[in-house]
Amino acid sequence: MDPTARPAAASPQVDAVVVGAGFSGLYQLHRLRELGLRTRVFEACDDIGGTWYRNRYPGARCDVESTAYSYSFSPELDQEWEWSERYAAQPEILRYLHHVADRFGLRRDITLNTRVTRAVYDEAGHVWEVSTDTGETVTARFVVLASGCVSAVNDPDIPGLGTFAGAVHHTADWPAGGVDLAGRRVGVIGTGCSGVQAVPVIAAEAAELTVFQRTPVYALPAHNRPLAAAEIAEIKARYPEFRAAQRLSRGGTVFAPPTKSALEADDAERAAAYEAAWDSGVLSGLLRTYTDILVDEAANETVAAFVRSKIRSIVADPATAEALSPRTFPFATKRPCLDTGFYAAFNEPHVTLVDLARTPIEEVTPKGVRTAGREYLLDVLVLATGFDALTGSQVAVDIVGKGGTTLREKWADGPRNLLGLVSAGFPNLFTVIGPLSPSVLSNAVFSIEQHVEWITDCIAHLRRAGATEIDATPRAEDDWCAHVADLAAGTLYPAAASWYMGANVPGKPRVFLAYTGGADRYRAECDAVARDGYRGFVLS
Ligand code: NA7
Repeated sequence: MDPTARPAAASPQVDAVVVGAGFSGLYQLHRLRELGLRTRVFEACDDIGGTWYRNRYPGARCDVESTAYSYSFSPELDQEWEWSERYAAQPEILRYLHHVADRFGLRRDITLNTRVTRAVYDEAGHVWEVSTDTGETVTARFVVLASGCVSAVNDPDIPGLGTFAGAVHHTADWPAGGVDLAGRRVGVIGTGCSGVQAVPVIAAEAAELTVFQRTPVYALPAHNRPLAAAEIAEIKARYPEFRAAQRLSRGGTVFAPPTKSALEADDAERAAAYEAAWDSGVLSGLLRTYTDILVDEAANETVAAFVRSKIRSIVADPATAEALSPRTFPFATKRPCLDTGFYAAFNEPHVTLVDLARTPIEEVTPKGVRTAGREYLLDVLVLATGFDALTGSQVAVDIVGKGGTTLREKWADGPRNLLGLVSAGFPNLFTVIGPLSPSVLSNAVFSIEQHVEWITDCIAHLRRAGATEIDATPRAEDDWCAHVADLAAGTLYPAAASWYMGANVPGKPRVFLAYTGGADRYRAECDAVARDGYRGFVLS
């Protein structure tokens, strides 16, 4: 026997553990199974669906067209599933995920009601020991964190919140049976995309609605509508061609890229372009009008001013319109919202906007919310306060890598990894659409597929090569982190105190959390790394 040979890697109980059974986890399970891997998926909720299971708030709806926000891996699935609306609502997306789970026989490897709490790497055996809150422990060669980029809930630290006598519901943890809001006095804290979607739907039901807004957003009309049979037939006929174009696209939706600066166009040309984008009902429509909306302040301000003029044209009361008008950050440096009736809701006599920039919340009382101005009496309080995005779901698990270092410790000053996929010192642990990848700046399902396929190919490569471990090198990781930061610094994104920057969670380090170079460039880089024998990684 060769005395210098390493001891053989240990035999784990399963080949892979996948954390989470949403869009990412379901597809990852499917692909690993195709590879012949014994895989277990753990899901904390009592059903599959991830983000689309938990975000059941009134009005929850996708802001990417459903025909694009869906799996592309199965042409048969594309043909057999029928979306009823341009932008599917949460129940329909959840039905789709159930259909996928049934069609591909995924459920038998998914354990529900089980949260992964800890994962410890065995350096000698090249296996992860994964523990759950049900007391189960399983060893696995690979772990895939498919736990979502907007899944760890941001519970606001508002004094007195626990004293409120009525019901409190977070939009991302909405009761499965719904909440009866008819005839109730409802308060909504938060006007991000969730609040913006919920407000008009709650307004239609509640006796009184008070919206507590800390920062106004740019909300664009969805122009949502049912899909007609002829339109569905046409989409299906060109699905293969669309999916091929989507794979090469910048963000998972297909469009002709702009060619001109906003500042080269005259006022009339710009106005016409912005009106057309507004009427298109596409989230990124305004961004696609000119080349420099996200990199040049003056160009950006032309769009921002256009949206403010739209708000003034919809909201009857000038003071309310002004309070709803974003002025403190450039357009799209916080995620714009796609809405149906948000601004118009403030024309209803029973809907009140409270501008927290003028009168901040002082406390929640047993009866309602007291601001610096007055006390608002409420029966139900809705927290639309968002997420500890991108990193929250990963550091929620106690992950212990090489040398006993925890991921939480390593990421204390911000996430560090290579290609958004593997963090050095945490071998065989992959992340799907986590930080430092295009993730939230792209169509999530499209990026999920790209990540899952890369991870699956990587695992297949390791097995072919007889390797039992892959880790990122610290040097390659440093280069990637610097590259992502440089790209972001060349845009206007860092100008906003957004959840993209980690700014919405007190104490979270301010680091731009996504790759801004485009999903096409990112995919090319991931593919090149693999082609070069996993450049920047060490295989052993
Ligand atoms: P967001 O976009 O993070 O929005 C959260 C909102 O809640 C936003 O208006 C916040 O104001 C507000 N907020 C947060 N904490 C507080 C406190 N303590 N007091 C008052 N207001 C507060 O989350 P969403 O769920 O709407 O959307 C997240 C993404 O999920 C969405 O973009 C889609 O991609 C899916 P702030 O702006 O921080 O001043």
